[in-house]
Amino acid sequence: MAKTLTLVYLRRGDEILLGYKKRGFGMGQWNGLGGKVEEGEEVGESARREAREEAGIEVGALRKFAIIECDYRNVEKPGVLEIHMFESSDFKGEPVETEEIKPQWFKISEYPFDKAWPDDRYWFPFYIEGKTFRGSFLFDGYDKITSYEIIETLVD
Ligand code: 8OG
Repeated sequence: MAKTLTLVYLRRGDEILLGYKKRGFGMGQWNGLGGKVEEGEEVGESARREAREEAGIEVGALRKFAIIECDYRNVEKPGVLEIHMFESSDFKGEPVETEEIKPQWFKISEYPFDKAWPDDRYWFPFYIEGKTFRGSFLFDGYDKITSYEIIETLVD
């Protein structure tokens, strides 16, 4: 069974909030806020909890725009992660740096693809075009994608 995770992208006009991961999985890369969904936790609630824990932000309404599956092969612990992706412009507070994350607003046109998970450059254009979609990415190690598919569809 795939593990369920979240990512939430906060928006402020033509800017997007990313967090620089200071430790753990994905360390040294920029990503949305998020993490593992805990047992018994609703996915949206989990995304809000992660935004609070990682950057001290209270998030209100969320819009889910995608679910992606990342299948990691040739790594120490192979397996599939199912990541539910949300955006929100409804939040309170300024992001603060925590032990795990250094938050920063980026212009949409300056998304740091070269310092982010490699799938981002494939799915981000779909998001920017306002599409909702499902994606699947087959990894060889954590840095290389050997195949992928993105299908525009409703997600919930
Ligand atoms: O709890 P933790 O910070 O370890 O959760 C990992 C976060 O990183 C979670 O928000 C989901 C996200 N993430 C992965 N793998 C990938 C990936 O391949 N691409 C992207 N864009 N995000 C990922 O765990």
